[in-house]
Amino acid sequence: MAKTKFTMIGMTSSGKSCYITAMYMKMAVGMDAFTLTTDEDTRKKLERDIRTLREPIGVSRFPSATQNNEESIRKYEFQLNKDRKEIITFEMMDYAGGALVDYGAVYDEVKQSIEESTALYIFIDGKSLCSDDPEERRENVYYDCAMTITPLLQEFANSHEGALPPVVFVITKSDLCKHFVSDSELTALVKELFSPAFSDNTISYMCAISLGDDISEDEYKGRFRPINVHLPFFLGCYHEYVAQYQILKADVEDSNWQLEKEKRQALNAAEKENKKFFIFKNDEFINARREAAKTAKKFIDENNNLVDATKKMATIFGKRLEQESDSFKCFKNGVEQGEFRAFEL
Ligand SMILES: Nc1nc2c(ncn2[C@@H]2O[C@H](COP(=O)(O)OP(=O)(O)O)[C@@H](O)[C@H]2O)c(=O)[nH]1
Ligand SMILES: [Mg+2]
Repeated sequence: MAKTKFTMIGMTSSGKSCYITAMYMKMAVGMDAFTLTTDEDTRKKLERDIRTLREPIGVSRFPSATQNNEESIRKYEFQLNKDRKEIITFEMMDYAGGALVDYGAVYDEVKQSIEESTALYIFIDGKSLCSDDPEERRENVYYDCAMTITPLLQEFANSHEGALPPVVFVITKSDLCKHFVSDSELTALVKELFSPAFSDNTISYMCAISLGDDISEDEYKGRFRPINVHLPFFLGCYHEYVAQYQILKADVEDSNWQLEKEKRQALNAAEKENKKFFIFKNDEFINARREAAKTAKKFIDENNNLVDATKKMATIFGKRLEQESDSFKCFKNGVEQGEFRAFEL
């Protein structure tokens, strides 16, 4: 199946590396019969990081900060499998958040990755929201994140006739910030500071995640128990399948139309030949035409199966997200939806 990209956009320390680790942890063993696999070296690294995250040893449990240099880009290639079959391969790039402000080579790579992405994840550092003063909360998100990221969104939209891929706002460290900010304040803040993602013809989401509700307790000796980390990923997969379905359906309609025509012509030719008086009849020709019709039919069936399989995947992800709709917010054209509803396909 096609390779796709999900891009995380986030400043230093916003929680990107921890997110990849926790998401892998949750998905590796399986969820709804989905499992996530990766190459052996990456798996070893992630497993090591997960073990360390589980240790109640204070802040040294977290993966060390990603250095900002050209070698610092780490491309994770994951395969999502269902029922023991690989269904989708996707790439997620981790990099030092500092790259977004120095406009160097890594910055160019991030921009390129954004170009090729099915979904964008904007990481908002929950720590920015940990202040008793609402004005300060707003300023923190503004300077720590929006000031750099919103222009990137706008630039992307400008070069794509106003279009943006679905954007998922990932609010990290919800264990910390939930004590400071309400749902409604957060929604208003994100809508104000990232307005391109809430304009006409956009779909966006907001999801608060955490490595554990009490992970920071007793100087970060609390339990590692990730919350909601699969949701941004499932949203990306859902949109990937919806997009694939829409493209495939259009392609298949064209191609099947042509194949149906070929099939009809082949059968007609065979039929016509078959009506001839037997001494003039060319059996080889008839068989060849009937074979051609069979082949066309086989291609039509294969096309239809592919469309059905893609639709089935979109439906599975859509249903799962509908069930968990309480745990994230969905916006269409900037308007908050009461709940997530999968598209009618
Ligand atoms: N309380 C809390 N702290 C977190 C959480 N996730 C990350 N952190 C902290 O944020 C720091 C930066 O996270 P990291 O994933 O390295 O950020 P990155 O620079 O965007 O990759 C970590 O070292 C942790 O101290 C979380 O869910 N809860
Ligand atoms: Mg990092």
